Amino acid sequence: MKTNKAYIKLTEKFSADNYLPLPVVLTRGKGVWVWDVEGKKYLDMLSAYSALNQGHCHPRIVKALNNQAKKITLTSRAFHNEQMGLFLKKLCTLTGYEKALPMNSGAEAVETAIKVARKWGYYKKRVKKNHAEIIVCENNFHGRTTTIVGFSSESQYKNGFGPFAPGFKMIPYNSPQALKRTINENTVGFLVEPIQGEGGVIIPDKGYLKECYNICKKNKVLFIADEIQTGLGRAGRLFACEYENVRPDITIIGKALSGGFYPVSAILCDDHVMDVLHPGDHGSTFGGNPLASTIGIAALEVIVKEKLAQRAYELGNWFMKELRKIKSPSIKDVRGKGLLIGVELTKKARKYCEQLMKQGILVKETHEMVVRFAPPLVIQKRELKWALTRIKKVISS
Ligand code: IF1
Repeated sequence: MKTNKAYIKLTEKFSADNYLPLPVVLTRGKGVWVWDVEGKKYLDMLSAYSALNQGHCHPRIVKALNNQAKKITLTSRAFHNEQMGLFLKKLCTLTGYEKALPMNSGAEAVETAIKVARKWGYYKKRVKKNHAEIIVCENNFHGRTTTIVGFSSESQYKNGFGPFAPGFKMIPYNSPQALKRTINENTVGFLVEPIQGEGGVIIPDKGYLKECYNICKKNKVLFIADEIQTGLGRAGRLFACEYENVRPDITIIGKALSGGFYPVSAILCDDHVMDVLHPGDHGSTFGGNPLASTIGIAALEVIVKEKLAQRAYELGNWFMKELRKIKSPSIKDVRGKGLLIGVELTKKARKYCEQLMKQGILVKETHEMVVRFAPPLVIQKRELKWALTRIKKVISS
């Protein structure tokens, strides 16, 4: 069994039919490059939706993982482990928050933020029991749990999965007025992506986040930023909210927090928010385990030492400028921040992704008409140039 086809056939026999991957079976990755089972090499321009900001198999993280895996991997939170404190200290020092709560998947961290915001609402804002409301945005993507898909505006994410949890109100993205109108005495939080990733790399107007933050402050509402995709360097800053000098009451991170090794997520906030949680209120078997913690420490070290945010900023600006130079009737828009870039096409993007794959570039469409370019942040300019030649060829053909 050696061909991509054979592995795909095997997988399809036993796997649920909940994805439609490009027909390539990857077996190895190093930095920005990956290889399929037939030995063909590709440039990874998806980076597992930003989980691989540090690139595939970063040696520093491999080393941390190997060392820790030999020592102890899991203690559960019933006991302390020596790595978690070190990890959380590193995380808080780097981000300027007083507290961090580690979880695993991004969706779990979003759920954690929802729980903390609600409890904060009942205990600190004195919202009437079971009346807490969280405001979310149209076109959002925050994960796949039943609570989270319940406040999605995408029918496919919800259809067949109800009934859903109450307590969420939806407003248009990019409208501070709508936020102002919708806030009432029961509102405990406003949950927002600084850039909507899955939504098609949608960048709100300048000042939007700041204005929403100020509205939240005025009304005693927690401003909760989902930086799972945009954070940790991807958008050209450590957090995308930094572009507007917004420091959210709760910041949610995941993906690149482990550099793609392992699901590691967290919420960040100050003590006056986190202190609503008491022993037994929340938890997770794997959250904060020593293996995850050492991986997290190494992943953060790489982000800082290799100046990934700055690289994303500079290379992203350059790459976007080059993409805008491509003259083609198929391109409707090129937008992005840092190395989170969307190219909106006039035709369905899937065919382009398939063509790019043939040229040795792996990308994935989002929202049918948008190709998202989000390579590992360790990418070199010459590698982006290599990609540009092929992108030009595919888009012009
Ligand atoms: C899939 C999308 C991206 C996220 C934001 C929370 C989560 C995500 C802003 C949940 C996750 C992932 C999920 C993954 C594909 C990917 C994705 F296309 F589906 F929407 F990135 F754009 N908040 N996004 O982007 O984190 O629980 O998955 O760790 O296939 O569902 P998770």
